[in-house]
Amino acid sequence: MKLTSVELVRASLPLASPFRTSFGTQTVRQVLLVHVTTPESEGWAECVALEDPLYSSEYVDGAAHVLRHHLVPRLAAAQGLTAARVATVLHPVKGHRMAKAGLETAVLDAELRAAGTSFSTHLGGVRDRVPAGVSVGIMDSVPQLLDAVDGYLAEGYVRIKLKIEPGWDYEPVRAVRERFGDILLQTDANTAYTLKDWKLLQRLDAFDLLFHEQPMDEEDVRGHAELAKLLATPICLDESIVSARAAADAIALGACAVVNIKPGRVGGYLEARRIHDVCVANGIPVWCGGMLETGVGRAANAALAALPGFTLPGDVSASSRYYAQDLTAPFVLDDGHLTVPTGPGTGVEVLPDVLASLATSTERLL
Ligand code: SMG
Ligand code: MG
Repeated sequence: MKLTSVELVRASLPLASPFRTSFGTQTVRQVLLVHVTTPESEGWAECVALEDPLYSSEYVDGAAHVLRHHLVPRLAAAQGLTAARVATVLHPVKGHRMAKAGLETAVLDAELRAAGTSFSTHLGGVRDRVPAGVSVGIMDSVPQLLDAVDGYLAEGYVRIKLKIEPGWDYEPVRAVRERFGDILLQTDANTAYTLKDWKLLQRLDAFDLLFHEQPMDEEDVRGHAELAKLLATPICLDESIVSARAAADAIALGACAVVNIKPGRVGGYLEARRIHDVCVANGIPVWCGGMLETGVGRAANAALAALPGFTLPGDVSASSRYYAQDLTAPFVLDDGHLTVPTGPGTGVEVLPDVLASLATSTERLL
């Protein structure tokens, strides 16, 4: 395959409602799209880096910079390019997995569109629809949280994830469990606790949670193994799992019983599939995380979530949970599920008029 152009398109999408986590509040998503063309087809992908380096070290301006100065030039110079070779070509550049994932996914989309194959088929999907969970942010009050959860359950979401932090944990979790009974419920702390907080987290064992997601620092894998011994509630890792190797190590250490797979965090869908395979081989359930993606990223995530080891509902929610106007035809909830696209590549099209109205810049790199 030969790349004939690579473009970065930036767009600014207001979120349907503010989304507060332990590291800050998102009100607008600064989207970075990677658009490639080849003589046969074109490909689109969404780089999931957030505006600020607060979820992980990557951020959207940094991702654009490394794509412009390091990643795209290497790919442009490569001979005999295929999507499967992208990671090898980019390997000399350390880190920057979200930026690498954006580029690899755009190339994979172009390749699959040319071949007439869907992401789901290519990755090994076994389902035509995937169960949708929803991630619920930190709120100003418990009544406000209960209203939000009530609304999501009424829409049909099959699992609720509550963002927690010290001071917003026991009471909100207790209130949601008491009010809504036997729902699938889990937490996500985005690294807001330390091992010293173990007693506080142990109190949450009373609420029969599916797991706690990433309670402690990204690099504190051994700490998570210690915490796991102290809690009845399983630990799921998100930020710590940056590769299949990291997943294998965390599992061997006993640091997690569940893994959140986000393709952006791990360098792309091909590495995401390897993590899935490592987890399946170790009997570890996985689920697909989310980074407030538009339909561009959501389509590929839905395909990944169709793999057999994805036995827990993902943060793969309907477009309306995020945006009044998505960049693609909206993903809608059908009986608590999203339909996995079946068309070539991601199976969705960027709506040109919508993108034109929301785009803030377009930069041609090749
Ligand atoms: O896409 O539904 C979504 C967001 C899910 O909570 C979510 N993502 O740590 O898992 C996580 C966070 C990271 C992004 S928060 C802005
Ligand atoms: Mg998380």
